[in-house]
Amino acid sequence: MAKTTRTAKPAAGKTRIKTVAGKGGETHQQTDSDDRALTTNQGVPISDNQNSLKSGARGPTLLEDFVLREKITHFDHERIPERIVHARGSGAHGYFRPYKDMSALTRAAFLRNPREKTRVFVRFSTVAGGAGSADTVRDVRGFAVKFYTSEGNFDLVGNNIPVFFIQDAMKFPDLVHSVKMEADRAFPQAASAHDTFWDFVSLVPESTHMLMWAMSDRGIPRSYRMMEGFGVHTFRFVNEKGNSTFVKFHWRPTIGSTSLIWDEAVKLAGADYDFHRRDLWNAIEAGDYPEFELGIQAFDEKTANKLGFDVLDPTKVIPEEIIPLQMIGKLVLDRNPDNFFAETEQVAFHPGHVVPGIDFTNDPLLQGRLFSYIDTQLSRLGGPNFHEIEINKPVCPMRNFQRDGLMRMAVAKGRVNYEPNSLGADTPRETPTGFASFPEPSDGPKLRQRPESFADHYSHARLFWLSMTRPEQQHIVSAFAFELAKVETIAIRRRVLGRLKLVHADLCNGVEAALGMEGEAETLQPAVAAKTMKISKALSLIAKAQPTIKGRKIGVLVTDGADAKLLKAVQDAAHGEGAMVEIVAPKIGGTKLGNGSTVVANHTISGGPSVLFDAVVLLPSADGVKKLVREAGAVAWVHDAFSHLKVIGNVAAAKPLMDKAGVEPDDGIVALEGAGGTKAFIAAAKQHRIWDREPKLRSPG
Ligand code: HDD
Repeated sequence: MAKTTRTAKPAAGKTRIKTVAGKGGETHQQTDSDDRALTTNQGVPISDNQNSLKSGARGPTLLEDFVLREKITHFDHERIPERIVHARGSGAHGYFRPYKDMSALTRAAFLRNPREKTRVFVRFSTVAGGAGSADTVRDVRGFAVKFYTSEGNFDLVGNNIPVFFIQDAMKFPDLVHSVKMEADRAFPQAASAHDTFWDFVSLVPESTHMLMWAMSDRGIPRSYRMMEGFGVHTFRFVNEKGNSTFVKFHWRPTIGSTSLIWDEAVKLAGADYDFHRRDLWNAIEAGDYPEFELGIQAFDEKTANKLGFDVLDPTKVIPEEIIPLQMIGKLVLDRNPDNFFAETEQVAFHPGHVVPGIDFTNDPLLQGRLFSYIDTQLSRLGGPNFHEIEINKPVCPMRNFQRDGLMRMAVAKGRVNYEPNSLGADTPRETPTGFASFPEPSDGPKLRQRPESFADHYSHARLFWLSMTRPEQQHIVSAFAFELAKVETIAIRRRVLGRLKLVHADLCNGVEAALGMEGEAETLQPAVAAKTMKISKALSLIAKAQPTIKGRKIGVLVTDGADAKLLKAVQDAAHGEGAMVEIVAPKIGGTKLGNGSTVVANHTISGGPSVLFDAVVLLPSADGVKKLVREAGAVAWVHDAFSHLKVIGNVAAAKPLMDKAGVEPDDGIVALEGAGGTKAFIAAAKQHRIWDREPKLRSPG
């Protein structure tokens, strides 16, 4: 590159001096190779990226400075409108592979060949909060998957909860307005615990079932890698012969589903705002790829008619005990995005993106969604050509006569931009094997009406309640009590209690007691009273939890003089089971272990509170513990681990710290020293939480 004369980066307050690139103490490093030259968007090489163009060193900036103007203008427009819901999200690339040929049920190409991988992009999200809100709030989580199939993109735009708050898309804007921060004051952010939300849902009884799920542990998942996903609506599979089968889609993480404890979720929102985003990113970077099995409940119309509820109603689940899940394939997330904005932010999902072999039903919520998603992309992504953005492009050929519009990238050739035509021999044509809607008969009066078969709002809520284990029921009671305690309007609290009474007396009594509002539930008349259904164990996370620590994180608290052999034993045992281990120490720079070796910490005690971990190990030396007992942060570290029901591996030297933190012996307090100590710790940690400890530490409320 030719020698250029430029203005050097000045030190603050110093006179700006002209100097030659590459010379002088204050010049900044500039590449001298052409292919790395910094350029404007027009490709013009930039010689100075530090100083705007001025009239005199201390003079005004000149309007002429096209380099400055281009840079600032682009910056000014860096943000696009955030999603009206699901604004906060994290994405990952991966692939999907079916277990077997599903052609008996569907002609979808990506479900036919078990040797063929289909690329996917997944975006997990919270619903209510803004793009910068905390990850661990109580909320529904979005679970949206884009399959780049050989026959076009298929988007399965689901949630981590299998039902929805409303039965008809007509109510969606009202629901979202009520849950978002209140219109006049702009708070609370990312929280349903406020008057407008509970006002709305208490007046809309169809929301009762979903409220049960949202107030359960499902509303505070431990990780995006450890939560289930659901397509929610009943969809159709359609095979080559044109036969239709109803399907419900389910995602199941292979490392099991587990949740946070509410107090942990609250503290995590301070300790690590990005807890779920970081967890997903780090797991993929570490090669610990999140995996989800795709399951379906497949059933015909005759079976649907015998269920006793309407499969078009998105507030109902089909218990797996009635129609079992069959696992049909696996999704593996093996690559983080290269650029958050280009991929995670610009990805545009749409339930209407289906491929031949997959079709809709008349679920009125789904039907409304089929309009909303494309429409929202028009304002979010600025025009009708968002399918040309790299992350949204199909991987199969895409040709049609749609033309022009804002941000058109493709250069369509020739004069023929219409069909039929006789002027373009090789222009696209309809194909008989293309997508054809299932010809479901439909002929009825035009009306605005909810079917009678949608009227039972309590049986499934009761089924959910009765299918929970004791700790899960306690958590639901606590969550309702927490949220209603934030509701200032007493009449709204009473109305919600009235709904809960229609679900189950125990639930209502529990929440009333926790609030200190015994007997205050409003008396409400259900359109259809709750029926007691057969309990579904599959609805409970705790009842079906598998003993594992795969994918979980263990925090080890060390001090100078800590037992190096024991540390290594814990690390080896944990890694052997697929868990991660992180070291927490008083100083980040290094801790000198008992054998003279140094271990570098991942966190200091204040920067790595025990809420970040699934299980903890206390490995101080006898000397080290003397300092820790005088540190409030260290005592809180241990106390939190105990009160969050974690398994605590420990050495005898840790006793003073545990005593000060109020740790009492139980199955989860495991001595590491002596034969089999590490093994016993891992076995205990596989339980994840010591549920028996909970009633001793907190009562609902
Ligand atoms: Fe929705 C985004 C899931 C009902 C309108 N929705 C959005 C996302 C997920 C869902 C996961 C985020 C996609 C992403 O990561 O970009 N939505 C659901 C589920 C529903 C549901 C499982 C019920 C079963 N949604 C629903 C209704 C409407 C919408 C009834 C409107 C009538 N949803 C939208 C939207 C969003 C959206 C406004 C915001 C951003 C976007 O679409 O791309 O159009």
